[in-house]
Amino acid sequence: MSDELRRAAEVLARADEIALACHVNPDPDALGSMLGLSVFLRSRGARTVCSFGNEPFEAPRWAALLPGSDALVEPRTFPKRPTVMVTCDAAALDRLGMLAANASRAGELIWIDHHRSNDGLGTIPLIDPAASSTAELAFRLMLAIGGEVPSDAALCLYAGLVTDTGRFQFEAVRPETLELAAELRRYPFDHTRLVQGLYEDNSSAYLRLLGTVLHRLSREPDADLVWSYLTQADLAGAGVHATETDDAIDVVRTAREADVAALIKQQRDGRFKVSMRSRGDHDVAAVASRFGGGGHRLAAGYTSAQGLAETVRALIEALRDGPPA
Ligand SMILES: [Mn+2]
Repeated sequence: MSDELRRAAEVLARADEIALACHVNPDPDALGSMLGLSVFLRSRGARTVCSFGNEPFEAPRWAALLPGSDALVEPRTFPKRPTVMVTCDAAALDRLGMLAANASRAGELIWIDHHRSNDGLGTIPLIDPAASSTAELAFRLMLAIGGEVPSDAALCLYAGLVTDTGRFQFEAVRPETLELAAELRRYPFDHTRLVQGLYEDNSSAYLRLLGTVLHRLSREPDADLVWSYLTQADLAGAGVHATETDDAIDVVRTAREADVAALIKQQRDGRFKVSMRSRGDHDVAAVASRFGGGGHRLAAGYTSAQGLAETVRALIEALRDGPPA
């Protein structure tokens, strides 16, 4: 057990009140790790609050699948100076959005993350880039604290594990990852319903919008890239919320003609967010960091300061110039 893990376990084992946060626009790993830890800590008698720094504060649709969401509070009612605070899956302080200030004022700040670009935050950094998911680290922490893990907590962690490993297909999947999956499957939650809710819950309006994304697919053979885009006007016209399009990149990436897939989505503020996936020949985290973003070697992203055409041109250039991983 690492020294950080032991210290984090000691702090959480004796804390009466714990404030937990995860990154803005949470994915199931962020929300699942946070709610799973909250359920576990409450089962030991602690009081917890959970939040993420989005305004307006809207939980994604699939969040209803995760137990423990009664701990969720709006970021503005989150403790201003928490004695003990835990963050889940945030690669940088600004990923906490409006809760970054609360984290800066926390007495003890346990920072749980697995992003390679994270070089150590918090008073107790629990950061392991080799971990498949933050859920994996959260489970390690529960084992270090000891006691029974409630089934509801296991479900939350399983949601994070399944999604952050791409249903166990990404390169970060190690024997230990599958052992953890086996361990979590011993609990009596309905994993089929959970995964249906995570992966097979599209609206017809979204599927038609996905048709637009696929229709626009472009190939840039020089840059080993396929890409497409979505604007705010596309979303408004289709009546689709931006969070519904989170998995569209997973369809674009199946194009066999290129190593790198990118989906460029216009944000509410008009800027373009670039999500990239690599099949293995390119380090897209290195590409993203050239534009102020980050992520993992095979999955990374950034927000462009330029318009769509310039964003695409700069991306093509970066991929052409950059040495393959
Ligand atoms: Mn994660």
